[in-house]
Amino acid sequence: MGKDYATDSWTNVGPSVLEKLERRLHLQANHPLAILKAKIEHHMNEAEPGVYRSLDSLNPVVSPKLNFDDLLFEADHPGRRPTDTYYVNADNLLRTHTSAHQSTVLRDRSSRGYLLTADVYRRDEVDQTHYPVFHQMEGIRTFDRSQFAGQHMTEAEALAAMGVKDGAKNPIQRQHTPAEAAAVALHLKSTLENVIKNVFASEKGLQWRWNEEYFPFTSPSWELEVLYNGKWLELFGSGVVRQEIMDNTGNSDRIGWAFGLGLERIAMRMFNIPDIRLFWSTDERFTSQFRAGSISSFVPFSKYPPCYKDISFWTPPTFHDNDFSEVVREIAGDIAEEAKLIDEFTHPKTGRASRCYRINYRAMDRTLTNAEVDEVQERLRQAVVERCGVELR
Ligand code: FA5
Ligand code: MG
Repeated sequence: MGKDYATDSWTNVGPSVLEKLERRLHLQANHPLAILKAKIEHHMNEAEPGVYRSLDSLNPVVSPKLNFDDLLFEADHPGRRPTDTYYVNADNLLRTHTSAHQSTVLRDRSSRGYLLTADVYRRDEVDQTHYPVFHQMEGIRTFDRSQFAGQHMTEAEALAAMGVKDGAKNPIQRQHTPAEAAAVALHLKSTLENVIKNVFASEKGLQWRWNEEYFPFTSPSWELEVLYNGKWLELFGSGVVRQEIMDNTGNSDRIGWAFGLGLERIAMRMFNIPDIRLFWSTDERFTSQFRAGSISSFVPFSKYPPCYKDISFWTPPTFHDNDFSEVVREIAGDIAEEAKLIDEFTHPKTGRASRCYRINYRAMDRTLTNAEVDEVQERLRQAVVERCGVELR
C-alpha cells in the first residue's frame, strides 16, 4: 500500500494473504463482486435518493483501536487474538470487518448515510465457503433525534414492534427512548428486506428470517438468514448503533443503524458460484462469464478430480486450528479445497493430544498429478513441524 511496516512478535501475515491486498476485486467492473456491489448501491440510491455516500477505497491496514476499541469490543474478546486476526505488527492489523471504518466516517458528518465496501481479512478454517479474504459492505444511516421527540411508546410496545423477544438479552439502549429505537430498527429492517428482495428478485418463494444476535457495537442487534439449498445461510449482521459510539464521534444529536453484509455469500447464490476460491480465479473461463450490469448463472467448467491426503501429529498445548489452516494456505495455496479434522484423541497414559486432518487437494483449472500433490504434502509436513511445534506420527 506504499508504506513500510516494521515486523514484531505480533506479525502473522504471510505472503499469500499480502498479495491479495492489491487485487481489489470489488473495483473490477466485470467481477461478480463488483456487479453485486453496484446493484445494491443502485437500489439504495433509488430507495433514498442522495442519502448514501459510497466509499470503496479505504486502506485495509488499520489500528486495533479502529477495528476493536472504538467499537467497544471487550478487552478479552476472542476476535482480538492473533489466532483469529492477521496482525501486521502490534499497532496495525488487516481489518477484520468494514465496521473498522465506522468511527472515521461518522466523525465526518458530511452525509446521513454511507455504503462502504472493502476486502476484509480473517484467520479461519479451509473449505468451500471460507477464505482468509472476503468482502463486506457496511451500511450506516443516521437520523436527527429531535424528529422522534413527539413520539411515545412503552418499552414492551417497542420491543414487540422490533421483534425482540427478550429485552434483557437484546436491550433497547438506556440512552434511547423506546419510540426512537423502534423507529430506527424498523427503518433498518425494511431497508434490508428491500435489499434482499431486489437482489434476489428472480427467485420465487425466497425465504428469510431475522435472528437476534449480539455485537459489541449495536443494540438491539439482528442477523438475517436466507434459505439456501435447504440450509439457513447468514447474510449479514445489523443493529442500532451504540450511542457511546455516536457520542464519541460528535453525533450526540443523532441516532443510527448499521449493517455489515458478506458479498461472497450473496454472490455465490446469485451467480451460482460453487466455491469461494473461484472469485480469485484469473482463468478466462471464469472471468469471461461476467459483465457489468448483468446477473448471469455461472457455467462450471468440468470439475477436476480430488486427491485426499491425511496428516496426523501430536500437538503442543498451544496448538490452534487456525494456525494449522494458515500453514495449509501458505504451502498449498488454492489447490487446498478443504482441511478437515477427521480424528482426535488424548493418549490415556501420557495425556498427549493427537489430531488427524484430511486434506482435499483439487485445482479448479486442471488435474493434479499424484507426484505433485505428494511433493506439496511433504512440504506441508515439514512446515507444520516448524511452525506449529507438532510431532508427526
Ligand atoms: C460483522 O463482521 C459485523 N461487523 C457486522 C455488523 C455491522 C453488525 C454493523 C452490526 C452492525 P460477522 O462476523 O457476522 O459480523 O460478519 C458479517 C457477514 O460477513 C456475515 O453475515 C457473512 O455474510 C460474512 N462473513 C463472515 N465470515 C465470513 C467468511 N469467513 N467468509 C465469507 N463471508 C463471511
Ligand atoms: Mg455473524
